[in-house]
Amino acid sequence: MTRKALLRGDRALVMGVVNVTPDSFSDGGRFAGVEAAVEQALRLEDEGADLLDIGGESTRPGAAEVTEEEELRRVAPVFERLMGRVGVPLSVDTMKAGVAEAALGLGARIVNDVTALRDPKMLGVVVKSGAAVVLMHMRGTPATMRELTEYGDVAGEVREWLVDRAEGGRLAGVAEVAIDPGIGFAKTAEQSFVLLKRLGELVETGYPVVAGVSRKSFLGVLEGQERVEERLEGSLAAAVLAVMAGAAVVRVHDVRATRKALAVAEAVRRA
Ligand code: HH2
Repeated sequence: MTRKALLRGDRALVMGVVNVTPDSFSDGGRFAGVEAAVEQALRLEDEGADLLDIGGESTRPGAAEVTEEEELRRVAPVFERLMGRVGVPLSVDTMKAGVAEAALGLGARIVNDVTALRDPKMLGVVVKSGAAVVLMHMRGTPATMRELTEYGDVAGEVREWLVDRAEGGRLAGVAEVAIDPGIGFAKTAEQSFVLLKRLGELVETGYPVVAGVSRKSFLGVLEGQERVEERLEGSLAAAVLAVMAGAAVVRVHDVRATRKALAVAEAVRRA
C-alpha cells in the first residue's frame, strides 16, 4: 500500500505555527506555557489548519540557541497532550535529531528542519521513523545569518542546493521530502521577494514546496507593515502568491484568514 502524502493535498495545505518559545519574532512568549500551546494548537485545528508545526526554539534573526534539554522540556509535553486529541498530522520544528526523535515517538509525523539535515544524526532518525521531512534553505545560524546574504543568483542557488539535499534524502530512503526556500533566512528583503516571485522554479523540481511568509520581516520594508502586528494583509497576499505559483503548503500564524484567502486562490486555479 502506498503511504498517503502528508505534505501534498488536493489543494494547498495550511500548516499552523505553534511556537512554544519565549522569544519568537511574532508571537514570542504568548504560547510559551504548555497549556497555552496546547490550546493554541487546538484553536488552529479548529480554524482549519491541515497540519500543525510545533517548535521550541526561535529561529528569528539573532535568536540565541537553546539546549536540547530545554527544547525537549518545552515541546515534549505539548506533543504528549496533543496525542489523540488532534486529527491533523503534527510536525516538529527542530534542527536537533534528539528532539525530532522524541517528538516522533510522541506522535509527530513530520520533521520540519530549517537546517535541512545539518545534524549528522537527523537523516537516520527521519529514515528510521518513516516521517516526512521539510528541508529548508538557510546559511549559518539564526545568530549569524544576517551577514550571509551574498548570492550571485539567489533563486538559482537556493534551488540547486535544495535539490541536492532533497535527492540525498530521497536516495537514503526518506519517505517524503518537501523543500522550502527559507524566506528571510540569510536573505535580504529584496532576495525574499525574488524567491517568492520565482517560487515556480522550485515547484518545477517536482518536490512539494513549503513556503513560510507569515508576518516575516521582508514585508516590513513595505509602507504600513513595519510592525509585526501590521502584517496580516501582506502575509495573506504573500500566501496567495505562493499558492498561485504552486506551493503545496504554506506555514502561517493566522490560519482562519489564510484559509479564506486561499479559497479564492484555489477557486481561480480551478476556474
Ligand atoms: N520560518 C520560521 C520557522 N520555521 N520552517 C520552515 N519550513 N519555513 C519557514 O519559513 C520557517 C520555519 C520562522 O517563523 P516563526 O516560527 O514564527 O518564528 P520563530 O522562528 O522566531 O519561532
